[in-house]
Amino acid sequence: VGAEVSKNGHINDTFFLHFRQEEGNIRRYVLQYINSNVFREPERVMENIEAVIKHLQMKLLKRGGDPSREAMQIVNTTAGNSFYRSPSGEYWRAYDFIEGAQTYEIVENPLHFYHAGRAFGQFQLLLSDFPAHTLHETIVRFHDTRKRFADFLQAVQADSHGRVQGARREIDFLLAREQDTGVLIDLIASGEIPLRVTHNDTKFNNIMIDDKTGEGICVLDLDTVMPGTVLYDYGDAIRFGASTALEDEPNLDLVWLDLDLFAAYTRGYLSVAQDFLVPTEIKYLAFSAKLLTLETGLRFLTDYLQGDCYFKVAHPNHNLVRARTQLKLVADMEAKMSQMEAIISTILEENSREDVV
Ligand code: GN1
Ligand code: MG
Repeated sequence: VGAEVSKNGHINDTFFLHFRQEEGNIRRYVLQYINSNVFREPERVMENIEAVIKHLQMKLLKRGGDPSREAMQIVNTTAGNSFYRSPSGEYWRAYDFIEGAQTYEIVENPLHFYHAGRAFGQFQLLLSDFPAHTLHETIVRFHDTRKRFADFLQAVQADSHGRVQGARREIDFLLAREQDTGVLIDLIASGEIPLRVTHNDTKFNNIMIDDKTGEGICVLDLDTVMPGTVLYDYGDAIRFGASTALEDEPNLDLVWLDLDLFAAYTRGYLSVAQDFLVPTEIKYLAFSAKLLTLETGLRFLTDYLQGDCYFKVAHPNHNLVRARTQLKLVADMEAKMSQMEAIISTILEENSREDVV
């Protein structure tokens, strides 16, 4: 009986469909068009998602949770598939809409962000015994920041859209930070940071916040669930949620890292994750926030230089504007690095004192 287009997401197209049921109630569904330019093998994406959801539901049932609200539910096609491939090769999928909860584009209430931290921690915990080797790599080397840097250099050299000149300052800012790009990748390669099943796209708008309790009830957008490091999830969540402004705020004076929001998420996340993190993971938490912000800035700027083929844009400078907010945040995080470290230490100490009591 009705439909809306979602404004959320830079990759897939999302619609909310309203159906009137026999009893007269309105039932909502989420319909998504999968961007197969980004996800080259949608079948594999859906295989991952089906397996991940099944695992989550099994674990939630075991601990007495409500799998219909705390995990996504795929609506199968009449043929019994988790997705529909149209004759022209378009991929579509549908999920139940979770009622009584919503997503936010910006953190309006620090408690929501605390709960998001808990929810993403829980998500990692619930998937800690998922057979990681069975997951497909839906986007190859997704968070390999060194590779992202190499792609960026190529885009600068090619200058295919004549945009290098107008982005000189941003390019120089990134060139000066090449050293940072290999840090986590190298720690994973050397085995100092364990590979775990991670979400890899932990934007605050990828979590449903319960209208009544403010808790993060369900993690959305499972397209990039793959082996990775928990630092990708933590860093990306801070990058997006602890910023004072939207990702495409043109006025950079409004963009900085809010340390209270940083603390709120960190407190929520560590209340769940402190028990399973190894010391090297803890050591790089603050750095990961900066690195994931740098990486996203690299990606936005690369896409801008290449003519906006990847992220959806609303105007020609959109990716440049997005890149600028990320670089502003990186600079602010560099200035606040010791404060971020101090907040993390304080929270860790508080938690271990509570454990003793
Ligand atoms: C994309 O699809 P969406 O909007 O949740 C992107 C993320 C970026 C994010 C930046 C598959 O996420 O990696 O961090 O935009 N997803 C993919 O806002 O590339
Ligand atoms: Mg998303």
